[in-house]
Amino acid sequence: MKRGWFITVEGGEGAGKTTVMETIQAVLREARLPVEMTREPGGTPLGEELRGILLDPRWQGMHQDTELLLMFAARAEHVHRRIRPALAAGRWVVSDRFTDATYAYQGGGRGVDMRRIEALEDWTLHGFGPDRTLLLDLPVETGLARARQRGEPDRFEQEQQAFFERVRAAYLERARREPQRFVRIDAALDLPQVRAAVWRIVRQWVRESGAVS
Ligand code: Z5A
Repeated sequence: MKRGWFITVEGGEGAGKTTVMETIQAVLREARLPVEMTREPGGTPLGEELRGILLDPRWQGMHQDTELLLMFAARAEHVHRRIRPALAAGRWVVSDRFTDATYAYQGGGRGVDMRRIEALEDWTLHGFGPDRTLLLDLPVETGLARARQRGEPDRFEQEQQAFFERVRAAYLERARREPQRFVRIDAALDLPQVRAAVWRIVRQWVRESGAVS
């Protein structure tokens, strides 16, 4: 059986990941490909419990090592229990965030040494990673203004603008280093334009995968 593709969606606050996830799912369904939508942190019953802890503003003072280890604990569960079995069964898996978010938020945002993140990535994922990644990129102020229109901020949303500027810079640096995997989308454009760009890109990936002609 042909292995499915693993696609991830990344970006800062208010980038519009929710809309983009819906569009990707629609393209894959139109191509009659079996697809699982998931997210990080989370994606499994245990991972969702860890997500609750990670986003809870009560743990504002959580040590950055604790945060990093919890992210990878949730990810290990996600990859081994859900993502790899689904791909092996021929399904496509689309995740709202994955390891690039750890490099951006814990590495860029918090300033954790990137080599420590690489060591954990090697240890838990053994070289496993996304086939393709959409990076929704937009100026931090624009994203924060959108995000503020929602309800109570979670533990990450309470950070200052400088934190999110470092997150954005880390994402862009990763995209620059892996141009064959990343596609950057201008997420400051209006929603129909973003949707159209995503539609075009994902259709191209489906063709490239050989899943449909
Ligand atoms: N995190 C981490 O630190 N390390 C890790 O390894 C991982 C995660 C995996 C939870 O993630 C937090 O975990 C996250 C990083 C951290 N930090 N935060 N915050 P999350 O993905 O669940 O949280 P989020 O980034 O806040 O995602 P979100 O709430 O789902 O935001 P979004 O999907 O990017 O945005 P949206 O809800 O689709 O859109 C926001 C609003 O803007 C909404 O009203 C839209 O209608 C509007 N919008 C969206 N696009 C547009 C356009 N193009 N024009 C106009 N208006 C728009």
